[in-house]
Amino acid sequence: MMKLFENMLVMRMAYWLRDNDFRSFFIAWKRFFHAIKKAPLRMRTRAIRKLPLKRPRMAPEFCARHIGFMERSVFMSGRSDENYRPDEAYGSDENYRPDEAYGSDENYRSDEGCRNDEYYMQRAIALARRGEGAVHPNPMVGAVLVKDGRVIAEDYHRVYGGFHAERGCLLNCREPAKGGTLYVTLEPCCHYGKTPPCTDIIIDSGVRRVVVGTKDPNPLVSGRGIQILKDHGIEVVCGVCREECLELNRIFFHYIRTGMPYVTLKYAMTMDGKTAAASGKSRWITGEAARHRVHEERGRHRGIMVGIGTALADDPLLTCRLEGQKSPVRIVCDSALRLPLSSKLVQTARQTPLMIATACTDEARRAPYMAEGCQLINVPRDDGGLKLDVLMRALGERKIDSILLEGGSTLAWSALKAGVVQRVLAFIAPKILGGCQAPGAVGGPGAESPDAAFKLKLRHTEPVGCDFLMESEVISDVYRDC
Ligand code: AOF
Ligand code: ZN
Repeated sequence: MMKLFENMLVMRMAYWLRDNDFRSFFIAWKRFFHAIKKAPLRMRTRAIRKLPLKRPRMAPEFCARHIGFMERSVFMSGRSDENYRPDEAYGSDENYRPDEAYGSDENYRSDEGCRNDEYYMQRAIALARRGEGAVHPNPMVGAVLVKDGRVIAEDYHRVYGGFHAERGCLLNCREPAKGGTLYVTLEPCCHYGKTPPCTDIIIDSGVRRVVVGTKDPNPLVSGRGIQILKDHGIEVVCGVCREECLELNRIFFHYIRTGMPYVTLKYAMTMDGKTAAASGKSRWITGEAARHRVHEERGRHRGIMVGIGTALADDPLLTCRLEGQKSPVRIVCDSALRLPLSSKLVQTARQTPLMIATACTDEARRAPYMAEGCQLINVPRDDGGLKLDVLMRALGERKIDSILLEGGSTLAWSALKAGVVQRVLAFIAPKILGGCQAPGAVGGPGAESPDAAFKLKLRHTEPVGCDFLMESEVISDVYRDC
């Protein structure tokens, strides 16, 4: 009997240790000694049975009803309900500890009185960011469940095709969610996609209030998720930390609304606006820190694009050279198909995908590129270049939701003119090159007068090593009504 008693205890303790939940572990020990001291063996066994397991707290039927098709296979493959842990299902974030998610502001955390809707939404935003790089082209979403002033569960969308944040959070719950408030950075979905509607699990869980960061512009949701929750008597508050939630998913919002990638135009220039000397030499305008930052940006984007002029002049590789970072798909705008077959881009097409956007339809000229593993995209001509809106749509169809446009100046102008640029990253070196013939960051015919200039909204400035970064948004209303 004593052996059984010990085994039960050890099993339960193991859960907390595995989760690094030392607090629960020590509380359990305290209760255990209390039980040992005071109770007869029969009672001691019962006392230990009552010790709560960290997770899951949801009834098995609840879990079974709300686990999607993909997750069900994991769930059914010999894994008992008791042993189910969302962390294991994905295995993607070993270091995930719910409490660390918002550990940056100690004073804020220690003051219970400050814990309002904004506080919990900020926590959900911090969680959502953990999905960066793993969930695209879907959104980064975080969810926090609060009951009686305590966070009782939280989760985030971890991997493309996996649990949505709300579902992960509710299945992760340590106690019944009934009567609680769910904070979620994006309106809960109400459609069957890779998982069933999140509105179903929320309604079933008995949550009393749902606080939403922004509406979901996905036409399959678009306000209906909120309406369904309201129709079931759940109080819904929308727009808490709205600006931050919009910023969090600016790529998703743009992509889902337009079907085109979110394009960031990036260039490095001197203080007099030159990207190379009159001789054409451009290595290097900015210092090492700025160049490292560019590689980080490459790692964050799904595509990196240059014009044929840059490809011919620099023979670049366009890969991300940071350890552990995946290189984006490389795209060259080459209307007349002039890219040399011997270029580094073509020669590495089998290791890092290369797409060539071209108006050339001559099969004999296209074939050698395809033989080297390049993908060719047919795009009609426009003013000597390519119709960039057509190209962007074609890239969107290939699930490329973000592009870093790295020049040159002709393509930069054409992209701005075509209205396909959303953000501009300008690295500015404290140098002056001078020279009337030295190229600038944006070429083309240019605007006729200052009034006709492209208007940007400054979002962020930052020194990067010995250089300076200015980040601006091209003014557009594309996702302002979320
Ligand atoms: C997510 N994660 O946490 C939430 C999403 O492709 P599916 O079936 O996973 O559905 C994706 C859509 O679900 C997405 O476009 C968005 O509208 C909605 N919410 N998506 O990937 C989440 N909450
Ligand atoms: Zn959902």
